[in-house]
Amino acid sequence: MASSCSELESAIEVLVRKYYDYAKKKGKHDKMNKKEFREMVKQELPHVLTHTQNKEAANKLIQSLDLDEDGKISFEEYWTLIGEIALKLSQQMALQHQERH
Ligand SMILES: [Ca+2]
Repeated sequence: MASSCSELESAIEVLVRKYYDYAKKKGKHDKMNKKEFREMVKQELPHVLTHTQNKEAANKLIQSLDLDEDGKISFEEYWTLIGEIALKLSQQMALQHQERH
């Protein structure tokens, strides 16, 4: 994308690109398999998903996200996780905002 992207546009691009960076590593390119997902969580979300850094917990997270139960994480299922993380972050920000006022 052009370097004139806004901060928000760039952030969205990163969110989408990161999915495909990992989904493309092995097998079918349109979904993340369990290993790719675990690697993505480990590499990209080490601070917000501290409790899912081990394999067992990460697999449980996959189960909860894998709505169509195909054992893989589609972009929509990944997006659910991003939404959950964003929601938590927004709640934290709202609290901090309240504390300042
Ligand atoms: Ca799935």
